[in-house]
Amino acid sequence: MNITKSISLFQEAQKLIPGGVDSPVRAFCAVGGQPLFIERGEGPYLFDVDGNRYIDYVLSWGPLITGHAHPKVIEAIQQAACKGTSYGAPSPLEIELAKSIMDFMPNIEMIRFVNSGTEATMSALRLARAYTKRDKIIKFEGCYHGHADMLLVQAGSGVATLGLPDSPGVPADTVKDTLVANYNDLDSVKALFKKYPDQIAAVIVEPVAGNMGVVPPLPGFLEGLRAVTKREGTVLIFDEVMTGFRVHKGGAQALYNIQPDLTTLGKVIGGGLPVGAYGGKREIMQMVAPAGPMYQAGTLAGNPLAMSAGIAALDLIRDEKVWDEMEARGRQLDAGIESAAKKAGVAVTQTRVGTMRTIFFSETMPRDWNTVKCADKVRFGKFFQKMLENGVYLAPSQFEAGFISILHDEAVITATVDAAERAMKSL
Ligand code: KE4
Repeated sequence: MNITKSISLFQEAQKLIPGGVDSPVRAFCAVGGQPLFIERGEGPYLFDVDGNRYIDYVLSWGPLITGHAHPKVIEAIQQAACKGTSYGAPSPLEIELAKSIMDFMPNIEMIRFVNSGTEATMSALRLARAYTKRDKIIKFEGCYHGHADMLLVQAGSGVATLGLPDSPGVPADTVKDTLVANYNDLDSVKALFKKYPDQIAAVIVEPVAGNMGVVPPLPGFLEGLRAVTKREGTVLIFDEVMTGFRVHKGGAQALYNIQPDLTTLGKVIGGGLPVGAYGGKREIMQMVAPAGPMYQAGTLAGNPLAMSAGIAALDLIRDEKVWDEMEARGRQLDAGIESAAKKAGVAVTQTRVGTMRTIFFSETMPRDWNTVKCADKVRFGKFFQKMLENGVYLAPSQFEAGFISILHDEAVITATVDAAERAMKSL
């Protein structure tokens, strides 16, 4: 595979940008080799600067459920751009996207748009603290909620991928109120409530963990979180930045029929442009300035380009038939990977919820960080590189989720399975 242009671009980029990338997990640190520089995306495909084509299962880490450069999304952005790129004032488009999101997630009564998932979770936690007048928060080991200081504690995604002991530059005082529980372990949550009665403002959880690889909630886990937070007067925040419009048309809250107090969103709702959002119970959201005293702001929040892209993207995934088709494609890929691994005698455990999935090189069904961290990362790296050679672009880390789009049709999945059979054999 000729990647000479990517090699020279990476050398140049590393002189200008730390690690040559604008987000650490893109750097291929966990899988070896070097990042490919991308020329363009089209439907389910990425094309690198050397002209190599890949079936893309990263899809910008989740946002592109409509695939790359979907004509309807591009048209919406073009039309919006002709009217200007940012007004710094309200526009009807923010109302339209808010209503569209609420159609999918009726539990969200009010919403505020921001520019990233990090801003969404950071703001939701400030709001929970303002609403409860409490300081402590609970997160789960292996879950990642963006890079706000208070959340860079035993985080997943790039922090886990790079094996970082959290991050320097985060003052101990900033994380003294961040408590960490074990995912899928209600007792570890109850123990923290027992230790810190009436002090916990929020529990923030990835309702399906995606940042330690995809780890589904065990039966009763989310229900238990809802019960204990209700009893304790603590705000339950579903961080659906990744799971929203991915694990189910209505997100994890629809799939598991649980109503969190607040939901954070990102990725899909921007159609590939920078958008995040937080929303939920009107009584809580009314505390957000200027309606209430809790301050949060953003120059480009709700900008017309991003709103237009999000509106167009959500319109394309409104029809149930689209979800039935993606479920069928997911099953096709499950079966294909399973048979490829069996034929090659390679131990893998697959997890999938809706359109997000992970192939763990392990025989243990993942349930928390302790189980996933034992997966064979070296073998994952070899598989990743072989799949790349075979024209399939997976997430470059065992601790990440893979995604499909509405354009990953039967033929694309068949080609992926064929590539996996060859890759598994080479392991
Ligand atoms: P952003 O600030 O990256 O838009 O969103 C942060 C975030 C919040 N919550 C969840 C559940 C998330 O998965 C994320 C971001 N996800 C990672 C991928 N695991 C983004 C990829 C990256 O960091 O480059």
